[in-house]
This record gives sequence, structure tokens and C-alpha cells, in this order.
Amino acid sequence: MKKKDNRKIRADFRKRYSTRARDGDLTRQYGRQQGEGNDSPPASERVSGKGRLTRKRTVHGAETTPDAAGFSVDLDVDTTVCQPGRVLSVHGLACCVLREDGTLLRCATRKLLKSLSTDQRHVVAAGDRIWFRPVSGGEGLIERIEPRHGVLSRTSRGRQHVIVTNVDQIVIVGSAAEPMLKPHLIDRMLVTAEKARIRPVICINKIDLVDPADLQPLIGVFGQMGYQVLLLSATTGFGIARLRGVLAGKESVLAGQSGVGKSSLLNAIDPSLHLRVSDVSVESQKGRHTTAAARLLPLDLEGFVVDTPGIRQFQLWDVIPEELAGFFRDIRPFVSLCAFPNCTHTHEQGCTVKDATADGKLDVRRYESYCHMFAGDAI
Ligand SMILES: Nc1nc2c(ncn2[C@@H]2O[C@H](COP(=O)(O)OP(=O)(O)OP(=O)(O)O)[C@@H](O)[C@H]2O)c(=O)[nH]1
Ligand SMILES: [Mg+2]
Ligand SMILES: [Zn+2]
Repeated sequence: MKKKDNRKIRADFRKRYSTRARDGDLTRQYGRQQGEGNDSPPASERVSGKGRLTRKRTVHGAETTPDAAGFSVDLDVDTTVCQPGRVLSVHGLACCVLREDGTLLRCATRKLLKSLSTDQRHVVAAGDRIWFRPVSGGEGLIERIEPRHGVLSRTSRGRQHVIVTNVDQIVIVGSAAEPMLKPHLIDRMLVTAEKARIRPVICINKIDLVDPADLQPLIGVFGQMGYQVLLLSATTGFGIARLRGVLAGKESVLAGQSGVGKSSLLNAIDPSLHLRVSDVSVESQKGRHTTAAARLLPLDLEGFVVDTPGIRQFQLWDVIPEELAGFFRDIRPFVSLCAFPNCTHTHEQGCTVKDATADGKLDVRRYESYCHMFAGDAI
């Protein structure tokens, strides 16, 4: 990011009490428009919330290009007073910050930062590198958030929910059984990883409950696309040494449905973490949402790992339908061969992607996943 010189700049402020920044699910809207014979994507919808901004205020700082999370203002901090830190977790308006000397500090967020224009539910997210000003009572006030990379987000009630920032890899965790494996959810998270340019690693836990041979076809499909797939069991310890190798020295986030064993896997790689785990409900086959908030955990193997609460639904954030096929590594090569310039690759006669699926060159399940996501189906 290239910073311009320090000067007064005009910053956009969100209208007070404004609720939704985006009108519903883009993918769904696009699907409808396509059905009505309208070929142009709703490009104006991508400008998030701009039309609702009503106030401008002058703040001191350098104007920067927006980062992955849309921040465009870099506030000045007095480095003789302020100190750098890393947000480990966010709890409502407060967050837990790790200082450079290794101690923890509770911080609030400066009001100005909170009111700066942003599409997020919370301004500060777990993983953020920040500058804080020490205030009385042994607490801190967050004055600046450094530009982010590796941002994992999803859509929640029409808004961007940033789960974690500044991570190197996303460990997508599913379970072979209890709850049953949801390959479409893995596909959806792969799209998110591709869009955010975060390296994905696929983990299938609880393989003690199934015959691993049954998983081979699925693993083969992911493996052919170049994704690393690990078969694991937090209970028996199978594959845990390999998982440890994958996490060592990196900043990783574990994501997946509730009850798949994310916290159990982390306890298996480092028992001193003592993360809470609980049984999957027998009736619903669902987890109990034991982990409450995304939290960065320092690893004894160097690096951080982020345990996240299980997600019920994973709606894609900011993926427009026409770019979706590009985020499917297996479908992408056929897209450029497709003769139709505005092809959605879902229903068109003679579409190369459809033909490749019919000829067995593309996995049918993956293609169906694409069609569901294109139509904006919830998972
Ligand atoms: N059989 C078997 N059970 C496991 C394994 N790993 C975890 N479990 C069980 O699965 C249940 C859920 O584990 P958690 O670690 O709490 O799952 P989680 O993904 O962290 O769930 P949330 O925090 O709710 O998102 C617990 O009862 C674990 O004992 C495994 O490898 N095999
Ligand atoms: Mg958990
Ligand atoms: Zn096509």
C-alpha cells in the first residue's frame, strides 16, 4: 500500500443507525435478473453503502488505498505514546490485545474509528494489528488499525462479518460423520479462500467413525485440484503430527460447522490450550456452538492458530456471480474455452463447462455446487 503525504482528509461517516449496507443476497438477485433476460450484472450494487453516507468529517491522517476490508483512512498515531499490539479476540465493544512484551491488555476502540465508514459489523476484528493509547485503569484505546491482508469474511444479515484478519491459511474442517460431511460447505469455503487469496487446507476429522476408503473419491477430487487434504482423528491421534506440521510457524484459522471437532483438534496438537469441547447432539446431529468467539491462540510450535465458533450458514461475501467460476480451480480452465461471452455455465446449450461435466472431465458434485452457489442458495 502506497501512502500519500500526511494531510487533512475528508472521511466518510456512516449515517447513524443505518442498518443494512447491502440489499440482500447479490447472487440471488443476479440469478433473478438473468432469468428475466437481463444480461448486465448489478454493478452499482458493489459500491457498498456509499449512497447512505450523509456526513463528512475532517480527520488528520494519510489517505491510503482501501485494503481488503475496505478501510481507506489511516489515522495518525502518536508513536511516542501509542504502542503496537495484536487483537486476539473481540468481545462486544472491548477486545483483548497482545502487547509486544507478551502481556495482555483490554482495549476499547476510539469513537472516531468506530464511526469511520465501514461495511463491517465490528470495526476491529480478531487478528488485527493495531496501535493503542494506554489509558487510566490499565486499559487501552485503539487508535489505528493497520492495513489488513488474509481477511476471512462471510455475509451475515446482509453485512460483511469479518471473522479474522491477517492469516496465512484457512484450515477447512469437516467431519466424516457426526455431523455428516458436507462437501458443498467445503466448496463454499474454498471459494472464500480463493477470493481472499488465503491458502486453504482441507481437514476431515473423526475418520475413526468411518472406513477411510469411502472418502477416497472425494479426497481425489480435491487433491487433483492441488488442495492439501488431511484425514484426522482428534480421538485416536491419527494425522495429528501432520496437522502440527501444517500449522507450525504459520497463522492459520480453523473454520467449519459446529461439532466437527475444531477445538478438539487444537487440544490434540497442544493439550495446554485446554479448549472447551462438547458433545454433538444425538437428535439433531449438530454441534452445540461451544466456542463463542474467534480467538487467536499462540502455538508452542511458533505461529498462531484461530479457533472459531462453528457456523450454521456460510454465505459468501462480495463474490459476484460472473467471477464465481474463476474461484473453482477445476472449472476455471473450461471457462476460457466457453464460446458464449456472457455464459453463466448453468443452463446454456453447448456450454463447454456443461459439456465437460457431461463428459466426466469435471466432477458432477463440484459442478452442482457451482450451480447452487450461482443461484445464491443457502447452505
Ligand atoms: N469420534 C470422534 N469424536 C470426536 C473427534 N474429534 C472431536 N470429537 C467429538 O466431537 C464433539 C465436538 O467437538 P468440538 O471440538 O467441541 O467441536 P467444534 O468444532 O470445536 O465445535 P464448536 O466449538 O461448537 O464450533 C466432542 O464431543 C468431541 O469429543 C474425533 O476425531 N472422533
Ligand atoms: Mg469449538
Ligand atoms: Zn459456459
